[in-house]
Amino acid sequence: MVKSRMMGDSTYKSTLACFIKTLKSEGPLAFYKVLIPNFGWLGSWNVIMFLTLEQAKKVYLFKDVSREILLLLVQCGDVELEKEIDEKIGQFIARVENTRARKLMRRLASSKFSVIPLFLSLFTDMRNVGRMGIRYLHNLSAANVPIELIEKGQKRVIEASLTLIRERAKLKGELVRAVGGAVASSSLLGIPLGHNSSFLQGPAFAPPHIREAIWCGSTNTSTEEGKEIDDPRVLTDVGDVPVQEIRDTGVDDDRLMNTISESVKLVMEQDPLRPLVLGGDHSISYPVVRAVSEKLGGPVDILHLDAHPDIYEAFEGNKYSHASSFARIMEGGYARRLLQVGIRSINWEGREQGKRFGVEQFEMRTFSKDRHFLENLKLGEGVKGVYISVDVDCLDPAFAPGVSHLEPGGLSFRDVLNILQNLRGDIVGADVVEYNPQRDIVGGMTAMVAAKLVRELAAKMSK
Ligand SMILES: [Mn+2]
Repeated sequence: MVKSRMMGDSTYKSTLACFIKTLKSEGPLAFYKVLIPNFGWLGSWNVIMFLTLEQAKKVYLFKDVSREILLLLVQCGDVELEKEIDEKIGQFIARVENTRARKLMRRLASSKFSVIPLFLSLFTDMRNVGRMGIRYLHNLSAANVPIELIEKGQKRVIEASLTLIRERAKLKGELVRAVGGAVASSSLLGIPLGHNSSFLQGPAFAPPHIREAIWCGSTNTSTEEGKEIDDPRVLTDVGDVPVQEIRDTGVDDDRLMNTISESVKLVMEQDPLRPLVLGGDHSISYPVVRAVSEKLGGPVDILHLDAHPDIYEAFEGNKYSHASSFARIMEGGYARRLLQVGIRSINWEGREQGKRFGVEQFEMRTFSKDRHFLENLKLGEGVKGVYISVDVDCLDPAFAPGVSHLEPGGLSFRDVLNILQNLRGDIVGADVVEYNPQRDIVGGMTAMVAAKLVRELAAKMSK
């Protein structure tokens, strides 16, 4: 009865054209309201459409992450389902904090039509509402297919994904052990996940770009202190967790996060490999740190470089948001100390949550005073080691424009290297997150920045 589809960038244009044609040929259009001012390649439209449920028969879901455009169309015709949707809309409205969206939703809810909004974004205020709607629709469409059928398929896909990580990690572990002499060795694990971002989803495409830049022939394989990244005792690679493929089977974020954690543990099982994770948005740090801490059997100290504290209790109703990962980490007890460095976009909640969890927040406005301390850190003693999480936006946009959240007044690249290179501690895991290739307009410049962070982290971790 209900059908949902997701479209990638390449098929988007033709699918939408076909879709509009179908609607026209299917008789009277059920649109309550249609606004078509600005929309990407069609010549910049903003579109909001509303459809009465009486005339609705199917669900179509289109998504173009590269342009942050969401299109959501529900057709149904089932009275029970309509009721359920009305109820969900009610709950939905309650959660929407955006005034403009709330006003609009209220007006709709009080109208005589039972309506589901269709959002084509670029219309910033509606984007979050569209996302929530899409999440709901995912659940809704899944509910109409035999549950066993879906679950069996999901299990097979997750198992296959884990098998590939397991076998690659095993091979790389064997290789490093055969070469001999390594106590700790970094191994790349890509997590191409972008849907928990509150703004742009480009970080989902980051890992291959970072890898390309790591091995770019424009520079040699030596790290600054003289380790060679083509030495497997310094750096190996176990590939990516196939995040989009797993999500495509309808797996929810609880299971996706568990799969990420399991993947990290598979890397750690292969002594002396240690996970060096390529994000992805910052939501991935939660399942990664959780895995590291669980596998090692205790909390770690975390050095977190970021413009943002990412410690909201939940953001836009999403507990897995990239703005909430450190709230999950702290409440889970996976970290003893959390040092946040580079902070310059923080509100009252960020500070309150910081106090609540005993976070050591080092804001940019006092960096010149804190510099000496931060460039001489000693962490991880008495716990299981140190985890380093680098959000590329810790850097000033002058150094790294290819990020979703451009926040002036940040660290220089050398500031970051000084902090990392002088850090004393046993690095048990690390991530580099939030590089957004879709914002990297200066010839892959930020990819090189992310890659150098990875290279220097690899040098730091391996011994
Ligand atoms: Mn950030």
